[in-house]
Amino acid sequence: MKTLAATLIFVIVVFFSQNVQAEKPPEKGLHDMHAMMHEMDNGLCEALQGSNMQMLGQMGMSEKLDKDLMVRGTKKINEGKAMIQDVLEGEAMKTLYKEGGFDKKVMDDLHKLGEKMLQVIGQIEKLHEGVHKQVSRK
Ligand SMILES: [Cu+2]
Repeated sequence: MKTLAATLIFVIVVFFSQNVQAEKPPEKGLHDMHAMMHEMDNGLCEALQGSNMQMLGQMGMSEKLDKDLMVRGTKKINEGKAMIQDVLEGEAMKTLYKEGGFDKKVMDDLHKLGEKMLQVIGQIEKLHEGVHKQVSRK
């Protein structure tokens, strides 16, 4: 009887652990967060490139090129910022929360990192506030 009970319990445990694995592989959450972090990195790089372009344009060395640099630079900053915001609040994130299967500490760190990235972008936007006036003036 004991052997039968032990066998039954073993079978149930194996059955359920396989079921859990079939529903969501443990690597899925980590993979998704890794992909999100990659996108956030790209967003920050794009925004910083845009900031460089704005700065170059603000030097006022070449009228036509200056305006293009400032307009495109502003566009890149906005796109980079939107990319990070979309990762933090977008569909993929909502889906991951629904699916579960991710490390909460890593997720919290990912959000903290994203907020810091947005703060950096906020700073570079402040740094080049004058760009909008310069672009509309020319
Ligand atoms: Cu999240």
